[in-house]
Amino acid sequence: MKTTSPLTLGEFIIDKQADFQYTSGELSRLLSAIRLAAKVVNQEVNKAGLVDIIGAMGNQNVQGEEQQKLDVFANEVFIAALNNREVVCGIASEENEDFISVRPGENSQKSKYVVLIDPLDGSSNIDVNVNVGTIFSIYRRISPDGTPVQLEDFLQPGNKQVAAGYVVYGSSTMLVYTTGCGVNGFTLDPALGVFYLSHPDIKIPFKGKIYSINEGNYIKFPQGIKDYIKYCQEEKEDRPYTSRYIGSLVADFHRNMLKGGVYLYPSYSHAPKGKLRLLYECNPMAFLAEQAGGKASDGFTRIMDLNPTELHERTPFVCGSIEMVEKVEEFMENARRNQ
Ligand code: P6P
Repeated sequence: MKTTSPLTLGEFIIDKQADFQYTSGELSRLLSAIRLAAKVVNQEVNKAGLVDIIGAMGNQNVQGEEQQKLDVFANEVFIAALNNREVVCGIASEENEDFISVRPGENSQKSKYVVLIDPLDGSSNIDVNVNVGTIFSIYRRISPDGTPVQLEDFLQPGNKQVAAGYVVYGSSTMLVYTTGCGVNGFTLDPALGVFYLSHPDIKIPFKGKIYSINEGNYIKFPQGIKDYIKYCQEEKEDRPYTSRYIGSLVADFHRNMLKGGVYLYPSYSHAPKGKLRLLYECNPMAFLAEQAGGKASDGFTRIMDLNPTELHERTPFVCGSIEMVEKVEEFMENARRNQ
């Protein structure tokens, strides 16, 4: 019986290159750089419990959060992989206050892409062996090719994204991405160091049973969110809901993508814009969700239509199955009307 081995990520990237008009192969090389970095980070995440890489370095990142060694390591790996391949002209990272202009004056400045990245999301879970992830977002620069990259190249609305994806480092490590032609998932064979196409054309179910939110913040939530949570908890035939919250966006999002569900990180009294970052967490996840037939908003407005003004700005985030996101929006609108 003839068995064909599943497509590798490298083969898939090349095959799909044809989806892009006038492509120079630059995006393919960019995605390959991310693929390489993901493998290197996976190695360290998977042995984090074995070597003394756990624990804070005593530094704090721009978010004022305790910087875990793996955070720093992952950031350096992705930046190096993108730098060395001369595939981007600029990089913005959760771990860096300002954007990085990649080797100004050299070939990189001719590259037409910029990348925004959360190198290790959910890093507070590293010490307890819960899934963590990398999230990335890719845009075409808007400043003239060959000139130093500008802040405006990064402050673009999510609807201008060229590609987006995440890596979830867990029981198995997966890379899931879109270039605007659907969403595909690849599982790493650690023995061979190869990502194989394992989840072709992912579609998020129109409705689901899982809502993911940190209910510890319940009393601080806006009324519309409180009303939605109570709606889910009512003992009624049409309320099959259950709560699942891992505390790692990539892990919660990935489960909801495959099974259906809604992830919510709303604004609350201590965080009027919520906690998640628009540019390198919410926009890429929104692009993936929409490409998989889901939806993403801030409770009122489509995430990918928000116009960013700052590199590290936050936004309230509701993302997942269309029917569930729209139910949240309904409660938010009703609460706004009744204010
Ligand atoms: P909380 C991790 O720090 C993160 O950015 C997301 O990955 C995760 O969903 C969220 O924050 C958890 O935040 O406030 O519920 O602990």
